Amino acid sequence: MERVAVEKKVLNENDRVAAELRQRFAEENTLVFNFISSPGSGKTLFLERTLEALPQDTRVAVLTGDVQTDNDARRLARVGFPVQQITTAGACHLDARMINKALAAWAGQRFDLLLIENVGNLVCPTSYDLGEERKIVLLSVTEGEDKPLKYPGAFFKSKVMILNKVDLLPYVPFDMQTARDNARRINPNIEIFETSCTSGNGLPEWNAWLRLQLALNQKEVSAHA
Ligand SMILES: Nc1nc2c(ncn2[C@@H]2O[C@H](COP(=O)(O)OP(=O)(O)O)[C@@H](O)[C@H]2O)c(=O)[nH]1
Ligand SMILES: [Mg+2]
Repeated sequence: MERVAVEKKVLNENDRVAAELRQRFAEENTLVFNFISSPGSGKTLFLERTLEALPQDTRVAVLTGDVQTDNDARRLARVGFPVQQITTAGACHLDARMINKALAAWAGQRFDLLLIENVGNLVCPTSYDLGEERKIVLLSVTEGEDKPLKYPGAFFKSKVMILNKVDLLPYVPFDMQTARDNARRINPNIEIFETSCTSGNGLPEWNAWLRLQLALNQKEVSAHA
């Protein structure tokens, strides 16, 4: 089979498993976010800060993907919620099967929120549906404001963009308005948060938004009950 045909088959199979996951997340009322960015934009630290701000009784779990090492899982586990590392052994993205397999280790547990840190990369993770409710793309101010134009897929498919490391703005030539405009050229409805995981700027707004999404997700269930 030629390469394109093989790729198509793999993606079809991924979509099938992702659809099963989405169905299961809907039945179990689990809100699922899939975080995508280049390596080093701050996904893990952003998730650490997010977990720290959640009420201790929130049923939240985290899956974190990397090509190698369980460093991120160890960082995230310190906050005290269940965390699993998915090591892809070379693959540049997580796929739906990997999520399914990891979730089997938590069989019988139900979560209100599942946060997935994808492998650091703005290209491959974009093509693989994980059954998430939304993709969230992080862009840090050290990466350049043109990245939405260079990697449109990641920004087109994400409903939220986190502009991270705003504490570094005094030291890097990065124009926030241009970055916002570029993201909105690709995806006019993208919601944007500006954050610093070191100073904490912008995190209260993000945390409030997240709590609202969780409350809305609970409400949907009671409306259907
Ligand atoms: N100055 C600054 N550094 C940050 C911020 N967020 C993350 N970092 C640092 O950026 C580096 C990469 O962060 P990490 O969370 O590992 O990124 P990941 O590869 O996307 O998971 C680490 O040294 C973090 O401490 C931020 O908002 N401001
Ligand atoms: Mg990480």
